[in-house]
Amino acid sequence: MMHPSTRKDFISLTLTDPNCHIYNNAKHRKQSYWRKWKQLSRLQRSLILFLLALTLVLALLSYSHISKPRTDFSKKEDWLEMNKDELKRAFPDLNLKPVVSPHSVTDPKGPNSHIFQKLPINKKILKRGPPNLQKNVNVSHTFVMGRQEQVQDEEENGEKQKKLVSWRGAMIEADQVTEPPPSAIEKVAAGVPVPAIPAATVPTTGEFGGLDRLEAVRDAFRHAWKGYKDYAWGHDELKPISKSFSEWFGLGLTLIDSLDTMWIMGLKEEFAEAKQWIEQKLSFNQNVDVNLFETTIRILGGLLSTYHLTGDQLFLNKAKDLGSRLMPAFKTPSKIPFSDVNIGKGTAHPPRWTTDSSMAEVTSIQLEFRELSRLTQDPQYKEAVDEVMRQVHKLPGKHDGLIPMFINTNSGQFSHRGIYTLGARADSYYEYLLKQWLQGGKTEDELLEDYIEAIDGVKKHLVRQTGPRKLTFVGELSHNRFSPKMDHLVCFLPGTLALGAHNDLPGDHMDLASQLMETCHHMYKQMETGLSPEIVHFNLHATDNNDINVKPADRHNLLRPETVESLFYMYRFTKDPKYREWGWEILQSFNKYTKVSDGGYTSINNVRDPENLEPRDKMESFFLGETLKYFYLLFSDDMDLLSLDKYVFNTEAHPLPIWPSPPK
Ligand code: DMJ
Repeated sequence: MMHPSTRKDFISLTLTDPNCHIYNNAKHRKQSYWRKWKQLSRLQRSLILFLLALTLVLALLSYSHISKPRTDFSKKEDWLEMNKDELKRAFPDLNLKPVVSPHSVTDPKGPNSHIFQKLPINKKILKRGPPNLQKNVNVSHTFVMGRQEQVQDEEENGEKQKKLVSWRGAMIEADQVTEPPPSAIEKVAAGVPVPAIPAATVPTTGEFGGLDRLEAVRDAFRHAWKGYKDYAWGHDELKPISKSFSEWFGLGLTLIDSLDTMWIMGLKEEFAEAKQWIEQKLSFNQNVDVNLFETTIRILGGLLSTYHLTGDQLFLNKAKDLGSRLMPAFKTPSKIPFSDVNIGKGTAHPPRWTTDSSMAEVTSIQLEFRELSRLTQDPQYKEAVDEVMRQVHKLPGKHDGLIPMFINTNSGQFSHRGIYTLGARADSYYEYLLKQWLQGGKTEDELLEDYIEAIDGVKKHLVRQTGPRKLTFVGELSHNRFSPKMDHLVCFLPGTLALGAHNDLPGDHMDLASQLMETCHHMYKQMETGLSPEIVHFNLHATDNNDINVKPADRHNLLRPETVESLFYMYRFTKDPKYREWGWEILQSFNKYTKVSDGGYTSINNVRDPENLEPRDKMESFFLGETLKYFYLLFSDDMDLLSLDKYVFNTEAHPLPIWPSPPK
């Protein structure tokens, strides 16, 4: 039992002169502290002083870190914010507090500060242009509202919405670093109306202005290129509405992603100008963090394929330089690469909130690194990426060949198991199993085994049919519960299945390919604009007429290629003209709803309302690198143009040769 007299403060008070003022008591205390300090040994005193100094230095350091303007506003932080719901699903235990600190959002000096200006919610802007674009349009949330307002707006709508959902497209939205001319945001903030997409310049039905379809694709490319050249030359991406640009890595992403498309289309002048920029301006010796996967598929892949098409050593030299700068990513305890590399400093790191990498990212860089080794006779690239595949092949935790979405770079084990998808974060793992096997001359049996097993797993766990029209689709499995959700990204699968069937894999792969192709076509056809949304939910019940439902947050279209890609494969292998017709309809819809009159094409936020498209003011590099290339190949009668028996296309549509002799 505690006795009051043992309390120190009680004792000290009773021993004090009752007439004495409380300050005197404090003075006594100070004196006694001083006495105690003097009684300490010199060593003890030095130790205490050292600890105090250390604390002070640490406090100062952390203060300056917090208050420093964020010059590297992390894409991944923004990605986390944007994909909060998806992440919650993937990591049920994760505490998803906003990572973006108020400092970084509001700091007026930060390079991205314009993105986060506080603007009124649901701000309306009077748009000009053709009838479908003349309405008062809700300005795209992506470039008008700051993050906090966005959340508020979405909650007001009573919808649990994703933040721009998309994985490899939209995540980069908030990282835009726009320089003059003024962006849409700046104009909106200044009260200047931002023009909507001005009139589309092509007919919407029937013949394409008397031109044949190949010429129509070339026209589309020239138009996209014009916008890039006029307003974004040498930068990563065009912002066609605000006639400006955005940077992701600062490496001329669109220009490099487009090189082989121009070569294939015979656009010589455009190609020559781009080559000159690469010769004179492109340097990888930059202190910049790049995403290993995106840089590999878009830039390394683009340089390697252009080298093959042209035979020009410039492109191989650049590819070598970049490849060697990406290698630090593989220096992890498990040899499973980190997601990010600083190509100037030679350092690599995972995202800030985790030591995981996504499965698609670590298993879809192999075609490019293996080819780099073959061309340079330097085995280090191939060894690094083959090691990843070896580990994944042996790894416990697959579900009948289906893989979880993440892998830990320390332990080399799958993490956050329980969700199986053919969409974001897993998609190109399946694609590259087959394509590596083809690239290596069909000699690497483990790759084929994993591919066949995975497709069996897809059929067993993920394939279903809709109630109304019996459309076949690939859903997702989340902790043993089936979800009828399908990303547009999954529309790569019909093409990959057809490629496998063409190479003597089971015939029912081709049946599934045809059925899924039909479904991907419906994802366009059933929308009011004729353009697919980013994500759909299929209806399993026969009672309803609708096969496809689209949530408000999933209505965007980023000019993605996957359906056109699959149409190209399906046409090459079957020659069924319906695939060309379907592709032609899609091209016309792109021209009608996403073409910007002064140059470029823009992603849109709303494929369900032709009167209210909500342009996102962004042309993704893959629109030129992939989408337009696959349109061109779909409409070309020259079956030897990049024969599928001689080339494998990487996941960014850059063709790489099938090796003449098996790997050693
Ligand atoms: C491209 O970068 C690649 O096709 C990737 O595999 C998926 N995402 C985009 C296109 O949608």
